This record gives sequence, structure tokens and C-alpha cells, in this order.
Amino acid sequence: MTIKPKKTKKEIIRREGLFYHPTFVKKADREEILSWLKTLHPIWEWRYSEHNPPPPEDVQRKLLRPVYWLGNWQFACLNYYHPPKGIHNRCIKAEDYPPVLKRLLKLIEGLTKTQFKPKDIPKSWTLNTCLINFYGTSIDPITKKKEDTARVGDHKDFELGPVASLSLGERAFFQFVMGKKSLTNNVLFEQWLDDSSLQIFGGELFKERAFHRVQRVENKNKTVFDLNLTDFETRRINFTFRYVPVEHIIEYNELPSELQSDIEPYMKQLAHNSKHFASALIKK
Ligand SMILES: O=C(O)CCC(=O)C(=O)O
Repeated sequence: MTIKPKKTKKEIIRREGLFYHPTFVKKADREEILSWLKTLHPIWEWRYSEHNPPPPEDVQRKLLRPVYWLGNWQFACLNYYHPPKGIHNRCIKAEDYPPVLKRLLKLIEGLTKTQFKPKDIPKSWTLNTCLINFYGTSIDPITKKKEDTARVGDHKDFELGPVASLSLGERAFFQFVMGKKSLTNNVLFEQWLDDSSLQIFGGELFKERAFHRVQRVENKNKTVFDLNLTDFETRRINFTFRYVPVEHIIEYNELPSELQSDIEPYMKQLAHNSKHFASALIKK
């Protein structure tokens, strides 16, 4: 059965395994996040690499959007963190959170502990990893043709425990779906994620069994964030905070050499604007 929220009303949602606050990020914090975002230089990653080529059912492809990671970087070509088996050589130490995110995270972690069942929160759980996704429109540098790539297909976040997500910018249409993509009417729950909202999901249904996806991002307000991204118009920024046990986070120089060589171009690109990545390369 599909459970649908009321159409456009901005309201707090509390269900087992799902919490949503439409106006969680206050104006001053939003501004602080946006000015800090201007110091970042997000990158475009490829899904595969020389030592991790595409499997038969896939092809080499650029991700649909630029990204930045904090806490640890899960490079796409290292296949992301995927317990129980895919836990080694996937999470590379990255920069820490800025003060504004540290402050918000304290609140979010506290809120999660009040809204989620203890059985759904692993021991030592802390939201120590963050993926920042930049959603928008790519512009071909030569033809200037625009392509809207503001969506994410069905997937699960495999990190253990609840995941928290902050959204800035245009609204995103977000769905939790059950089972195979071909099934019709497989939507478990759908909602709009508003500017400045917080969504937390976890537990057996929303996190372990359901897939989630972003079907589209509105362009009602014609938002274009001023960021260090060329040939891309960002209209939504999403932060997903997750938990990776510290023992699974390694330094770049601890990676096997063939994997170091696969991610070296990204490390060098990041090092242009980040002391953290510059020094990780020197330690090599
Ligand atoms: O942009 C969003 O709201 C969701 C992002 C997401 O699904 C992910 O980072 O895994």
C-alpha cells in the first residue's frame, strides 16, 4: 500500500524509521553553510577506473553530478562502502566538517536518538561521513546545450544505522520504493524535500528494505547557487550524513598502489584547493 503525505503542506513527519522537519536549518545557519560552500571545489568522478573496470552490464560513465565528501571520501571507482563485505579500501580520510555543520550534527544525532529505536542505532554510531551532492543542469562548454541531470536512481545507502539528509535550494521529489524498478505501484512513501529541510531515515523498512530515489528537482525559483563549478548550474544541494566505523577509514597512502593510482587524478585535483588532500599526497 502506498502511504502518501498531504500534497504541499510543510509539516513535520514522524513515522517509525522516518523523520522529516521542513524548516530545520535556520536562516543564519543556511547563510553560513552557503558561504562555506563557496570555499569548496567539487569534482566530477567517473564510476569506474583502470583497476576497477565496468562489469558486463555497465559502461564507463561520469556521475550525473559533481560531489564533495567530508569525513571520508568514498570514491565511486572504489565502489563505495558496502558492508558486510565491501568495507576495505573504500573510505579515504577527508576533511572535517565546518563549525556550522558540527553544530547542526549535534542536534541531528540527539534528535535521531529520540526518534529512532535503540535497535536501529548501531553501537558507536555517529554521523562521521557526509556526501554533498550538487543537483542541476550541465552546460556543454562548446555547444552551450543544457542538460538537466537533477535526479538519482533507485539505490540504498549501505552504511549502518540512520542516515540524515539536509537539503538547500529547489524542492526535490523523493520516493522510497520497494523491489524491482519494473514493478508498477512500488512506491512506499513519497514527499517533497524542501529548502532547509532535514530528513532522517533508518530501520528495517525505510533503510534496509526500501530503495530511495530523487525523481526530479523543481526549478520554480530559478535558483542558481554561486559556487566553484564551471559549466554547471546548481539549483539544489543535498548533504547526506552517514556512519562509517573509524577502523574502515584509511589514509590515501594505506591503499594498495593500483588503487592509489586510480584515484590519484582526483586527489591531485582536490589538492589544488585543499591542504588536507595536498598533505595526503605528500605522505605518499
Ligand atoms: O538528494 C537527496 O535527497 C538524496 C541523495 C541520496 O540518495 C544519496 O546521497 O544517497
